[in-house]
Amino acid sequence: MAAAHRLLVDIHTHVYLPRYAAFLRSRSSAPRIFTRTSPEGKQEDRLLILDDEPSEGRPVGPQYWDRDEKLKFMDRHAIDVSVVSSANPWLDFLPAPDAHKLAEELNTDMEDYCSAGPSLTALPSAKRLYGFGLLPLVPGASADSLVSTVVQISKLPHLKGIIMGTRGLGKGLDDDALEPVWGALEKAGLVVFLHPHYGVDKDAWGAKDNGHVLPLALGFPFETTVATTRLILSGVLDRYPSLRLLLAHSGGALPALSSRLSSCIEHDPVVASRLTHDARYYLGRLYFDAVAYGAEELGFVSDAIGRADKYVTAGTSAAASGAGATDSVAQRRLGSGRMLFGTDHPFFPPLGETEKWKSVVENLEAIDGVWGWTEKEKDAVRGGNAFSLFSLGS
Ligand code: 5CU
Repeated sequence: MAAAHRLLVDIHTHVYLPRYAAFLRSRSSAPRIFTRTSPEGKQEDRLLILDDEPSEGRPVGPQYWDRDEKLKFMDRHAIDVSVVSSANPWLDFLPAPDAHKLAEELNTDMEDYCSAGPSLTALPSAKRLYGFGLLPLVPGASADSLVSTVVQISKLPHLKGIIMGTRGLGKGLDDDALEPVWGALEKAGLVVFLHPHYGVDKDAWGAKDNGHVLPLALGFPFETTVATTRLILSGVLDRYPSLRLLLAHSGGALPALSSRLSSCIEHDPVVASRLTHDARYYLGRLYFDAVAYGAEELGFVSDAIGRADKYVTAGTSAAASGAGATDSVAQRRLGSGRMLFGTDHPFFPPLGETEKWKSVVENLEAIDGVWGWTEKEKDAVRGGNAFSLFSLGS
């Protein structure tokens, strides 16, 4: 598996599988795909997914659903392997029985999408495409239907995890009703990719037209920050010590706020004695994509992850196994072991014609520029960590 250490793996890359795209076309309200006549008189497909998006939506095309387009994008950016996930809003808007049926159909479709794709020339035991499955996480879904879908996904060899939003069954991810789901995901060894869709209250954005900037740059990451914090506070990471959670957009503001979170917990009579460890410990239990577009931000996230072992409560089993870092550079290098390259394709296309997408180039340059990471850590973030986390090629 030595070859795997130099490969580029994109773990944050989306698709609307053809069945899902066809379903969006059949709808008359968001989320939907529709065809309109452009101001230049041409027929064009448009996508409307966000609640506060202008009604004309945005351009959409085969880059969202065609596997060959995904592979062309990968080739253009020298991406060897992609771990592809369905894009938001997944099944969130459907009644429970419909969500269950469509989830299972889309999981089979995702398996076919990956297995029918090419193998990796440098490592023929691996494919170029792997995927995340979907659970019917909607209000009214039964624990049985969710657990049975986890079991379905665990039997599909090219699906390595699931992608989920932050709403759970309508009450968020700290809902006790999700306990059987966390247990089943932990048992199946599936990675949970936690991804935003709703942002935060749009009143926060004011009256000026700033395009999608505020909901995407701030709303998405704040949503992830809140959802992950609620998960930590609910003790899920204590109860399911082998559950593997991957956070979109480098965990949003959680790394920057984790000491404040810790202090707020320590001073709160309701929560002070609830968790086994200091809040900062749990950052070392999570995985973070490296979709932050800046070297300083990646370095900071790796610092926050790498210091986690300092916050293990003495006398616990985690304390016994904590490896620990000896200094701040060692800490930063240690943290890089939980960070993974991503692109967010097909979102963030360049506004003008370019050979390579700026969003991809910036994320690669950011990895390359992190102070204190050696080539070993950079290679790991570019692909080695993904090979280990997802057991690719085995
Ligand atoms: O541009 C956007 O709206 C998005 C989105 O909806 N989902 C995503 O993953 N990235 C960007």
